[in-house]
Amino acid sequence: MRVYACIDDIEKVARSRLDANAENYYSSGAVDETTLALNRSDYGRILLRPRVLRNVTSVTTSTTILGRQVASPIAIAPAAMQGLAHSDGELGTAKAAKNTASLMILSTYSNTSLEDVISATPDLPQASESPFWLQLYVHQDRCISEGLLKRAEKAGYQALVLTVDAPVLGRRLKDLRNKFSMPPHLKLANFDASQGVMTASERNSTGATSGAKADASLTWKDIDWLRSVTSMKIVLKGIMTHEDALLACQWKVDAIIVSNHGGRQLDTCPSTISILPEITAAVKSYSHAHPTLPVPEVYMDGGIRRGTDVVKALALGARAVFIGRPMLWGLVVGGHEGVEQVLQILNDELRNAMALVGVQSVDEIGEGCIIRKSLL
Ligand code: FMN
Repeated sequence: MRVYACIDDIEKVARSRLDANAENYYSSGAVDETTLALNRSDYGRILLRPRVLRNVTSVTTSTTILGRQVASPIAIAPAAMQGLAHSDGELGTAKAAKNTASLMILSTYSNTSLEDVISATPDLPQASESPFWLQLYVHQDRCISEGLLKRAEKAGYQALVLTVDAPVLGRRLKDLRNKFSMPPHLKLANFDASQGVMTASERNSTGATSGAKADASLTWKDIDWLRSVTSMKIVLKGIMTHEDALLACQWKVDAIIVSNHGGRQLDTCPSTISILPEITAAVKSYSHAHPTLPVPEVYMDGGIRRGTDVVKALALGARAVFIGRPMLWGLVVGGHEGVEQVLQILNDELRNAMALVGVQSVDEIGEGCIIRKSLL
């Protein structure tokens, strides 16, 4: 496939290839798209400090995420309906994850079933090697979600990622104007029709993955319910305040993802990179106050398009970053090879930025690598 220089070049081609329905669904944010824009522009308010003469002949990006050794701190965020991007859909993304030894979170609302995604990688030595986590939207009928979690655990998923920022669906005006609907040749493959995840009218009038069947009554206590249903590790996706970060510590979840859903939920909330320091400080303070207790690992997503963005997120305390739209653009331009190229570009850029900042390993990336202008 064609070789691209950067993620923006891939995005341009991908967006020109999609019809308006899919292009708007993938690219848009909620309401005025203020948060969507901030997710990107706020990286420009953090500058990098190049340290010199530090022998950077061998720079390595390898790290661990929830105890699993990975080649890079860059991982794949959950995104619904990847069949809109490419006929391979999530199978393409899964193949790319496997070929690059990257971690992938599969969306509840995938067009490929969670079992089929795992069987796309049959040569993994054992289930514990699986690089897959399952993202969960809790259904109003809890039995449906319990069934999904049992299937995921059996298939070899290592963690469940509870998305907590979408009790109701953000108002994405482009989707509303387009009357976005999932094309009839696609299905939400983790469910059967009788489970009524999305009715025909919801598909056609309120935007994809309508929150209509999502359980908006969820509270912190439901973490105990999840623990009673599954022994998979629990990750909360969508933490954006220090108060909720502390609650996540108290509820002993394994990890949190600082995320505003790529600007698709609450518009005018801050960018993730601007709020990350508040979250990592809260988790650190909890850890100091409770030195014997484990604390959640902190990851982030939102607007990562450059290797330098990754350095900034790691400098502010994230252990890993997830990419949403860049993975989708890669899928559009080249199926699994496109996603692999996206990961390759970001990892090349990350290694390049690390060498120029003067660090050899991701553990060395810290506050000393950046200059922070006031972000809020
Ligand atoms: N997050 C979820 O937790 N579950 C989803 O099913 C889901 N679907 C998404 C679909 C699209 C088209 C996009 C763009 C994002 C979706 N997200 C979903 C949010 C992503 O997981 C992630 O938080 C976001 O895309 C990160 O921002 P970025 O696109 O700037 O990288």
